[in-house]
Amino acid sequence: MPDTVLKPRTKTRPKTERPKLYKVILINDDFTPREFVVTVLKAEFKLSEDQAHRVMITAHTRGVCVVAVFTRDVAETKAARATDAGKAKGYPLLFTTEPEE
Ligand code: NFA
Repeated sequence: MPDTVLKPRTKTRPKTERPKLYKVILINDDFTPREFVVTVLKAEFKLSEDQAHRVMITAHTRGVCVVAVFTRDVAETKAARATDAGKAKGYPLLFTTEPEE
């Protein structure tokens, strides 16, 4: 075929961009009982007993521990609910969020 016209083959870029992810961070304090921290981690973040215990101990010894990453809305809602669970019992338990790099 002398006059073959080639279709331009441009690489397609996926149109949907990945949403930025946010870390939920557990902050250590001197008052919240360890078992209560584990209970909250299991209930709000669906961690197993083992995972929850490891996260609690890491925050206890290092000061902070990343619990999990979520989209911004989910991270903020879960951090607030988990913090409120401590507040309801009179504990200063604190979960914060921060964007991933
Ligand atoms: N440091 C708390 C205690 O010794 C336990 C704790 C761990 C609190 C992680 C908050 C976060 N009872």
